[in-house]
Amino acid sequence: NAMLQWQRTGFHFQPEKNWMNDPGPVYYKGWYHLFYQYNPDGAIWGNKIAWGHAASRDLLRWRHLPVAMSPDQWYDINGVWSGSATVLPDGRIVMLYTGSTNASVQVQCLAFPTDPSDPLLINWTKYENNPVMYPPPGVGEKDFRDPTTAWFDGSDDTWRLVIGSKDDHHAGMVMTYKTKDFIDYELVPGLLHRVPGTGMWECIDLYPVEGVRGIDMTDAVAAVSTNGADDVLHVMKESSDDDRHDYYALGRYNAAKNTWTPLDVDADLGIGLRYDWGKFYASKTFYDPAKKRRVLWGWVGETDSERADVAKGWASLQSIPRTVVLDTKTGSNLLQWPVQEVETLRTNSTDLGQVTIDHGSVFPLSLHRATQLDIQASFHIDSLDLAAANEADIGYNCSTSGGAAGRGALGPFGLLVLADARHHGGDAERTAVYFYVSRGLDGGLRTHFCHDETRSSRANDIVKRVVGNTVPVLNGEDLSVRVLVDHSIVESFAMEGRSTVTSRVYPTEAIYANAGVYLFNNATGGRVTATSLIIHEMDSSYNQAYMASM
Ligand code: DQQ
Repeated sequence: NAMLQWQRTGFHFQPEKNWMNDPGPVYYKGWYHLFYQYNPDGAIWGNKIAWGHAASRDLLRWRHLPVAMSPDQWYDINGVWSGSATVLPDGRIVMLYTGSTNASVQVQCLAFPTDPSDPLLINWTKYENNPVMYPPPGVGEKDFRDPTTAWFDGSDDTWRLVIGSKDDHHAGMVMTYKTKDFIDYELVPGLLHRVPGTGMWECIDLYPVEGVRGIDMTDAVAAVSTNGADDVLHVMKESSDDDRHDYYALGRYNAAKNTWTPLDVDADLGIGLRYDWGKFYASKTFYDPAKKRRVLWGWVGETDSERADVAKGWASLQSIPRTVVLDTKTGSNLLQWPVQEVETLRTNSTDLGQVTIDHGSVFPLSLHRATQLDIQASFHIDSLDLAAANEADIGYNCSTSGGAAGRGALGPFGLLVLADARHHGGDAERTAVYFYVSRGLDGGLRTHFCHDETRSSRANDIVKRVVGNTVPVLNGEDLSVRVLVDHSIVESFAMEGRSTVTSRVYPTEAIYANAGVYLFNNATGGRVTATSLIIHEMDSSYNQAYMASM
């Protein structure tokens, strides 16, 4: 069926077929590896989850490799679940993962590459005396999973790693373990962090951020203990099983005291910032020593029906790999940005210059092909009109304020993508990517960045929402957004990546040559100028003669 076929992406990672969930990235001997939760038997999650595997030189063009580990031992027979790689100083790699045992107990297991000289890491050997960690006393046997990458702590010459859980008061929590050899582990007394009411914390990630350069966790811990420098911030991230969102917070990590303290207790982990306001879960970063950067991958699931997934034979994508740095301008959030390699896929670029969009108008953009795009847009609101944002907008909320159809003094305005190129009226298919400026209770302006999925498809077996949140905008900054469009995914990075929103969309008519892009301004008054607008058509990473280049 051509419509289902069209949903496969051109430059986002997906296996050739079947179900995928959580990513597990690592860099080894010149190759970026992506391990991922995989069901070899079909397009739905099941109790026989294995580790799928692919490798790439550039994070875009992938070589699909055999399943790395399957559930074939008593300690992982119900699933080889998520885990993390650690690269030791001598270059060896150790893998820790969660096994779901024959009694569905969650235990941590160890594995090694069978042939460490193989840069493709094709074969894996499970440690003969697995498992290496059981749920400690007081921790539920089904609440103990997803070990992080380990880091070395020179103060007592141990490797440390953390594992998420919840306690019997429904608080999310993080436990620290230490080990000298990855075989014997000791639970470090106390909890690294805990937030009441947030439920099970899956797929914890903990990593340092400083300026634009990435930094390895081991190096950061060493720097802090030699300089006593307490200026390296550590991001902690958890995936809340309760609401299926990835939350992060900036904080300070103290290895000696085994504490991580958020900078802002009101935006603590699980209640404050999210990596992405759309569909994005169970994400994980890795440190890329080749380009000295930290790269984030996130699992982008489907929002269509299981029936549709079975019909198309696959389910889920991975997000575009994103570079993560601290936003030094605000000091209070991260910046996420597509890795620079993505720009190598840009082909036809159209610079539309300045376009002014009057209130209540829609402006079609003429493109050859609008199913794979990288759009960069900046918008400026006439300063006189800023005075127009009035109290009526107080309490604006992307999810509940009427989406792209709800009109206010200073919004919504932005782009319609995967929009029916033949007409834009009434019920034509489109996904709105937009800003909305409102006034907060304190009188100051608030900028919201949202995706409206409610008109994205005529199909009715799909979850369609309006998603997004406020995004920081500093004095004098235009409102900017970069939007990646790739068949069934729209992935947006607002204000240089201060906020991101990812949507899965399933148009039935706005496909192939009927897919278009429009600018729109649905505000009740005033004008918005797109001060710059560049649209790149994107090559498919899969169509390129990759095998030949190895
Ligand atoms: N997925 C894995 C678990 C993890 C969850 C199982 C998060 O290890 O907690 O497929 O999506």
